[in-house]
Amino acid sequence: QTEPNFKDGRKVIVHLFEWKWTDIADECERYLGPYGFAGVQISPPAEHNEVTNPWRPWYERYQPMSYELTSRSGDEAAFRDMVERCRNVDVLIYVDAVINHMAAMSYEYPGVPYYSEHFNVPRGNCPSSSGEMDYGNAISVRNCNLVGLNDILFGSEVNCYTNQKVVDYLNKMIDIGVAGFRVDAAKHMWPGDLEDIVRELWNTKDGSRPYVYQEVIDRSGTEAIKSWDYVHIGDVTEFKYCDQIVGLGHGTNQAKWFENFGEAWDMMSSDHAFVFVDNHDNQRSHGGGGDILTYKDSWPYKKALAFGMAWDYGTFRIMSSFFFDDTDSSPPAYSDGTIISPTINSDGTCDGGWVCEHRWRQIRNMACFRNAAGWEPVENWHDNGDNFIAFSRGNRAFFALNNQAYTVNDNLHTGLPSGDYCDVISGDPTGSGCTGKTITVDDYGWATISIPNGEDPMIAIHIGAKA
Ligand code: ARE
Ligand code: CA
Repeated sequence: QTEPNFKDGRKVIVHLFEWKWTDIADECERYLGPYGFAGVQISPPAEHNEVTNPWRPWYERYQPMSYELTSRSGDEAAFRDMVERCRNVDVLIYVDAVINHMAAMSYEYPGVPYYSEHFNVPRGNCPSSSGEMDYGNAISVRNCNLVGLNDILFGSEVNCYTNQKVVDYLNKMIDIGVAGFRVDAAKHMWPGDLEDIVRELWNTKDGSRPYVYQEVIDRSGTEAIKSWDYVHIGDVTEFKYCDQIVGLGHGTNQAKWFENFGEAWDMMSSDHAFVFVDNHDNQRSHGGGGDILTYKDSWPYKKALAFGMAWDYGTFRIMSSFFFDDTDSSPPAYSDGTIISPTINSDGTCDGGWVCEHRWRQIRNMACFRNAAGWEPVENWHDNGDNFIAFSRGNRAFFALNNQAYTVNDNLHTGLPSGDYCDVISGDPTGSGCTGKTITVDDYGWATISIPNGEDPMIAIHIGAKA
């Protein structure tokens, strides 16, 4: 199901990685709703293993013990309250669904229940005796244990018993009001099994099909599994996007080449692509890692995110992280393992160990820009043959980025109606003015702009932010 069914023109999902349900509910009401965010991807909500060595790493959430809605983020009552309160302010909840496997232990999960007959390895369905996964072999990828996690057998061999357990789990959450699912490790499930599961899902509370976006890492071209094996089921993560947008952030690839950023770069069609600059794995070298932009490179990171949200490609997700040095570290927590809530500073930024990229002015305002751009195509492309680019989204929004090592001054056709606009990179509209630069568009749609190099070498204006 490739339609996210966002409310009233909202466009951007934020991944509140490892946040507690009560904190997400508060964030929906005090921030995400008012600023026009479309949805939240939450961490896996099911009962999970508690890992103590290393101490309570974030990744314990990817080791399910049952489908009870009790996790480190909160219990079922808190989950229900969050879904309801976020929905009330038009912010939809998308659940990270870990359904390919269970935790790595004995093959007994009484809470479901699952027993050894429900798993591929004990049934002899994994071709390698060592249990090692061979990414060149589709059977191995689908039937062996991903990093030792017990791989569930679906389908007729188990009379669809496991399918039904997963369908019940997902439908329970749809009944509570969730809008869709990130399918974790979708690459490790047979597309036919996933299709059978998705077909059985109920409509959401809004009467639409749940939005499904599948985690399939297809970067190299040498592996057996391809993204397009899954596009008929729902959207698919496009990891090539993370790899390529680094070139824009760091300026290691000339900006002018981004004129056709998307399908022409061997990425999926925009309709099926689910995109992000970094995710919870690759920001910390998990999931194959790579040369990825994160909050740690804040200047290039903001450029990549701003361009990504201005550009008309894919469904867009923002990563919202906790600070980390160690790739396996716990989210901010007390000594008993309980997660510490973010505190909000008077300037709107976060504390308590949380980065809150979604609260950075440039990032939050570009989410509004994407809403304002609507379904308008990219028009008025301009580049200087090198590292300065500008384009509009129809007659609703206009964006310019300077990757030259000097100030660029230019007079450009913005496509916008005449008026004074607030540059949402350097400031915020105040209702009667702008705390940043004001850009004047003349009667013919032209504006004179000046963009120094350095931090935030961008201008972004749209019809929702007049000065
Ligand atoms: C942890 C420990 C392991 C231990 C295991 C079981 O780190 O050492 O064996 O527990 O006890 C996350 C972490 C894992 C963690 C796991 C369970 O990243 O480190 O294991 O949780 O706690 C492949 C998959 C892709 C997957 C990545 C991580 O294709 O689906 O590996 N990503 C998702 C999530 C992860 C999560 C899981 C799946 C598991 O986003 O957060 O793991 O639920 C190439 C291939 C990719 C491959 C990549 C890495 O790029 O193309 O397909 O990704 O290499 O191998
Ligand atoms: Ca599998």
